[in-house]
Amino acid sequence: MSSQIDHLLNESRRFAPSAKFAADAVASADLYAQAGADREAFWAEQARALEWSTPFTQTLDWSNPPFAQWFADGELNVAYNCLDRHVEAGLGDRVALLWEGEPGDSRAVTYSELTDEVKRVANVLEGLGVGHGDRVAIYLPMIPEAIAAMLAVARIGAIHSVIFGGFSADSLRSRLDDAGAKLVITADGGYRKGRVSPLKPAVDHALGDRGAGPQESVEHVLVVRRTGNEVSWDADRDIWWHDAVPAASGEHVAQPFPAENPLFILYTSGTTGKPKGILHTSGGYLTQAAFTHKVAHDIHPASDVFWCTADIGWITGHSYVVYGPLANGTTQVLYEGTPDTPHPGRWWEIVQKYGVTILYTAPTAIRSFMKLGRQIPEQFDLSSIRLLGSVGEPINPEAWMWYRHVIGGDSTPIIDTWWQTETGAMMVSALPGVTETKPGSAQVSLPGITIDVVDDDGNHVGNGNGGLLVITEPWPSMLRGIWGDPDRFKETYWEKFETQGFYFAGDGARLDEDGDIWFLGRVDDVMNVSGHRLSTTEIESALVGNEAVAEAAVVGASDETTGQAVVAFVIIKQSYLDAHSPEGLAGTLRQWVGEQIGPIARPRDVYIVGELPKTRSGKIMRRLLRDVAEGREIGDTTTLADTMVMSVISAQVK
Ligand code: 6R9
Repeated sequence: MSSQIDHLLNESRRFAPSAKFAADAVASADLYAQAGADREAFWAEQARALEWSTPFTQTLDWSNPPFAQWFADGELNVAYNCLDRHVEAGLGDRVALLWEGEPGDSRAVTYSELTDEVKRVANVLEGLGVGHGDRVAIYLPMIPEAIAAMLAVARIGAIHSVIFGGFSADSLRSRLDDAGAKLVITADGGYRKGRVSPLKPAVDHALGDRGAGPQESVEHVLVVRRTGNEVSWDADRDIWWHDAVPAASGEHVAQPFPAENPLFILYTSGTTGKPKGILHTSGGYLTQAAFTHKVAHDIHPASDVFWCTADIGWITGHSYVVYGPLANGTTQVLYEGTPDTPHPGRWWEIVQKYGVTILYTAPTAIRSFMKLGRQIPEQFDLSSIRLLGSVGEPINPEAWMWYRHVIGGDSTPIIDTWWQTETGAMMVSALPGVTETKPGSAQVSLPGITIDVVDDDGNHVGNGNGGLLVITEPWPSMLRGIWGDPDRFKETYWEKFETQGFYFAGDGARLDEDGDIWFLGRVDDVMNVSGHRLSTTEIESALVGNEAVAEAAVVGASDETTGQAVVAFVIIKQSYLDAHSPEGLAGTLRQWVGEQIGPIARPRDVYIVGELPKTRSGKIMRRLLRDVAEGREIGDTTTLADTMVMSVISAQVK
């Protein structure tokens, strides 16, 4: 790190809002005061920024916790709020998407054009018999059609479930089955790292007969041609987007739906092997996505060029690529590919090309740019940037300072935003121009959000102490449940603090002397690799699904670049040990996990060991394995059934 940054770290650990930024900021301190005075009235006011076909008269119904209802007697159309209303307001020629493909092709899509496309897709969907409440899976690269597909599903009151394009056929299949999807929208492929990454073959594989018969709920597959690779075709089932969409009518009237109409299901890893289908609904979700996008990102829609680098397969892509920015009539960059293709300055070239003013990305990306060195971003003009955001995992102070210094030219505020798939939208973040910031702290809850840090019994820990993060009151964009599993919903989030009625987030946090929040990572068996949530159990099940593996334990070990990395300890069946080299087995298993779940789940290290550390009740002590994986001294081993086992394992991984 440069000595200049060292100096800043030592001299100044806090930044007051600059007067220049504050003068023109969207947010003001009044927001905290208003929310503090009457939280529900505050949210009702934010909801009224949307256009309602039937205005709501009730704000919150919390009579049946943990099942909240927000704005329940109101009706609106989510897609209308993101599209038609801007066109009707005379903003049809404003660019909605500045799209950049990885190979360098690009396209600007205006609000009028996107509205027209969404209307046509809505007609295609209805023509295929998809309607209110039906589930539509979306498995697409980062192309404008992906956004059009999501909005078209929303427009007809159906429910989308976006599945990250990096997930394997197996992961796709389990999600299609769980959601009971009727339609899949995919592409032949997308571009990643300079290559075609095929998608349609994974869909074909997921839908085919895999021993227990073909997948049953999916009736049609709508296919965007993106990469031109050859794909197999089922003429009764498959439809080309470019045949169906341009031929469909461009007239489509958006029907209003109740505020609590389901909008999407998004699968995320939990502490068990089976991913959870997090369910979000319409009015409350859109209210909080739009409000937080506007105030935390300080959106001036007529002049800003916003860029959230997240994939639409994650919640950040849902709330801050699709719903928040479009509800606010924002112009934004959408980039298909990877940050280092075809050269390591690609992102900064995009910032320069489009004059990006607000950049929202993940600490893992910042750390990998840090590793490459400041000489790369310094080749580009980044002076358009006026605000930086971070999301997905704790940002360490060094990365925070580098981000501000090298990317932000020492002048931009940084917002560190904490939230989850389950919370739907940001919950903790500074308000730029209003809140003082500190490198490494996510600061304070947003107006209208009530957060606390408590001990195991639910008591407030007080400043200077660590504990568990809880949300003490319902919020508009909260998850409404886990698809098809109300018991798991209650057990996972509400059982721990049932008496107090707190939502348990699964994150550890500390309050500093000023009462500001510092996140400490997950307190459960969920790992965070490059800002992606992965479950240890899910990867362990994939490993033991390989015929060579007798037992497996997976931990998230801290990693300089990715935050955490997947490290697996496996016991191999003797016959395989006899026939294969340990290096060969480790390589095979890394690849196997990649195929079973997706490349993001591929372990960084696979250690072949003779035994795993277990308690007398047979529980694997992952804490001890983490010590080994991080090269630390092994912690307390007294509860192990066999206290010798750790010294054997340590010797084996060296
Ligand atoms: C939005 C998103 C949620 C988990 C969450 C926490 C971690 C997210 C963070 C952060 C510290 C931040 N997390 N933002 N930790 N500081 N600013 O990432 O959703 O994929 O569901 O992950 O990510 O551990 O519980 P999701």
